[in-house]
Amino acid sequence: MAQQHGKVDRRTLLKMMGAAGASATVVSACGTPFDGSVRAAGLTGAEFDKTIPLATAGPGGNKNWQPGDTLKFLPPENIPTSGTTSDRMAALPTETQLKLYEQMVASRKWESTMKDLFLSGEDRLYGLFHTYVGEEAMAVGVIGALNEDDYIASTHRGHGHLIAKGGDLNKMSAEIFFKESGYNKGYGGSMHITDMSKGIMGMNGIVGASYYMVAGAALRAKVRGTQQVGVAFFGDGAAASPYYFSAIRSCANLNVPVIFVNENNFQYMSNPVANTAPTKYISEYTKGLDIPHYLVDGNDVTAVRAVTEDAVAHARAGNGPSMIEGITYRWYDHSGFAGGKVGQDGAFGIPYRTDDEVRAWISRDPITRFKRWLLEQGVATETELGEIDAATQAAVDASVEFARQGKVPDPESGVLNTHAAGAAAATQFYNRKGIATT
Ligand SMILES: Cc1ncc(C[n+]2csc(CCOP(=O)(O)OP(=O)(O)O)c2C)c(N)n1
Repeated sequence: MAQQHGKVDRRTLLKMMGAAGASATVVSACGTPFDGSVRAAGLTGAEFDKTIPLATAGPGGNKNWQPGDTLKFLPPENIPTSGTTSDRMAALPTETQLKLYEQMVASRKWESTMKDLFLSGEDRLYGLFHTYVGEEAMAVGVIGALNEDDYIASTHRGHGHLIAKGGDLNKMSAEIFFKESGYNKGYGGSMHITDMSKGIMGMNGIVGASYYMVAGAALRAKVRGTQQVGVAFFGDGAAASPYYFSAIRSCANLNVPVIFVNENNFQYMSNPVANTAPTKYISEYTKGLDIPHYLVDGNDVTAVRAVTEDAVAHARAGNGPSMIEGITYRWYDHSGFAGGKVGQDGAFGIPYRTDDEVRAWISRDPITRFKRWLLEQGVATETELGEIDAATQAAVDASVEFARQGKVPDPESGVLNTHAAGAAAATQFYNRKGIATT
C-alpha cells in the first residue's frame, strides 16, 4: 500500500497551526493536496523536536483520491443475504412493491419541485435545504423493512427518510414555507422536521446526533420488551464523529436493537470521503465489533431492503445492533442549488466533483433502476407506473398550494417553542386571549 510522507519540524508545525489554522498552512507548507491528513505519530513531550510524518496516502489508498473517483468504489455484487435480493423483493406483495416505488417518486418529486421553486424565486423561499435526490433507495429500502412504531433518527439531508416513514407532504411543504401549518409551526424549517407519532425522531442540523437519540429510544424499547428497533441514519462525514464509535460500541455491549445506516455519498460538504475516511469503506471502521456489517449498492432498493430485513430480524431476535453502508451519491450541491437549474436534474460545474461523475451517477438513478425491475418482473405496466408518477406530482403540487395558503406565525408566538420559561409564559398569554397553543 502506497504511503508517502512529507516531513516538517514539529515546532514549526505547531507555530503554523496556532498562527493561521492548521489545514491551510499544513497544505501550503508541505505541498500535500489534502488538509486534515496529519497523522501525528509521537506527539509526546519526550519526542518533542522530532519530525512529524504527514500522511498523504491512507491505509485504504483513499488519499490518492481524484475528483471522479467515486465510480471506482461501486460495491461488491455479493451481499450476504439468503437468496438474491431481486428474489426477495419479488416475494413481497405487489402492493408493497408499488408503495416503495411511490415513496421514492414522492421524495424525488417533492424535492425537485422545491428546488425549482427556490431557483425560480416564485415563492421567495429561504433557509437551508439539503437535497436527498439520488439517494432515495436508501431511505425507502431501509424504512420499508421497519414497522410503523419503529424509530428513525435522520440527518440534515432527511426529507426522503420522512417521506418513507409516512411524513405528511402538506406539513413538510408548509414548514419549508415557514408557515404555522408546518411540522414545526413554521419555526424550524427543513432541518427540524419531526413527527414522533410516526417514530420520526427528527431531521437534525447536528451532524452525528442520530446515534444516541435512537440508541436511547431503542434501549427503552429493549427494557420494556416491545420488540421495536431504531435506525440511525448518518453520512460518511458523520462517521468521523466520536459519538458514532461510542454509540455503536455501547449498543454492541448492551445488545441494543439499533441499525446504524451509513449513506456514503462520498461528499463531506466539499470534502471527498478520502479526507475523512482512512479505510476504503466506512463499514470497515467497526469490523472489530462482533456485529453484522453489510456493504451494499445504495442505489439498488432491492439490495438495501434485503440487508435491512436481515438486520431487523437480528435486532428483534435480541441480538443487538448491526451496521449497513450503502454506496450512493447526491446529485446536487451540499446545500442549496448552486449549479442546478429549473427543470434540470443534477447540479453541474461544482468545483469539487466532475460533471462526468455526476452524469454517471444520474445514469445509475435508483428510481429508473427500480422502475425497470418492476416492468421486467411484470409487477406493473408503464401506464400504471405513469399513473403513480402523475398522482404523486399532484399530491406534491397540492402540498405547495397548502403551504402557500398557510399563515405566517405571529411575531408574538416567537417565544413559544424556544425555552421552557418562555413557552410557559407564552402559553399563559395565549390562554388569556383564548388562543389554542397546541
Ligand atoms: C456537529 C456539527 N458539525 C458540523 C456541522 C456542519 N455540517 C453540516 S452538514 C456537514 C457535512 C455532513 O457530511 P456527511 O455526514 O457526509 O453527510 P452528507 O452531507 O454527505 O449527507 C457538516 C460538516 C454540523 N451541522 N454539525
